[in-house]
Amino acid sequence: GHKSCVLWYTGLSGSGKSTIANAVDELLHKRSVHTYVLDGDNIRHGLNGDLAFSDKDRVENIRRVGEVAKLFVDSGLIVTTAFISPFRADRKLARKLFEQGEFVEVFIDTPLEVCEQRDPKGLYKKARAGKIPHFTGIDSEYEAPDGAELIVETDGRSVIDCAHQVVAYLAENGYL
Ligand code: GGZ
Repeated sequence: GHKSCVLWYTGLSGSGKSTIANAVDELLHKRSVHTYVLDGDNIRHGLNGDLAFSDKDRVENIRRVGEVAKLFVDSGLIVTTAFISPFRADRKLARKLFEQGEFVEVFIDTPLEVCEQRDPKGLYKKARAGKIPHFTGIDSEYEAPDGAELIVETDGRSVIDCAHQVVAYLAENGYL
């Protein structure tokens, strides 16, 4: 068995949230753990299709993600959320929805310079050119966590190495 929780990933665009989250998910599946991943693909296109990237819309995005994650945790899964979730106050509100130990904040700590260097979708380039307003790290704030359960530094490390760090945390803290 396992103890259900939410792995709440936070970090810049291009930091590696989704990639690492999916690698962790695969490792958990191999251990027969039931999981679900909430990310932009299944949330921002559907439930949150009415929201864009103003501060107000991001706040609402994260509020709804928190509520949905809570439903999944109540159903007994280990839930992953992979959103920038740039504002500390909103992550704090999400945390408050959960019982002690159910909310595991995972800071994917990749410096802006590295994210911008990676630029997998060319979004930083567009943002620098003024073609994407309010881009996180460029002209919209990212507030790094101060009390994250886990800090994953990705620069110079492999995805699988980072994923093992997350799984090790879960094993050492009684989730697995
Ligand atoms: C940041 C943006 C923006 C702006 C579109 N700012 O690298 P990606 O493409 O795949 O991840 C980013 C994603 C961020 O959505 P989230 O729901 O995670 O953001 S938040 O938690 O702040 O609500 C990026 C793309 O959407 N994207 N415009 N202006 N990222």
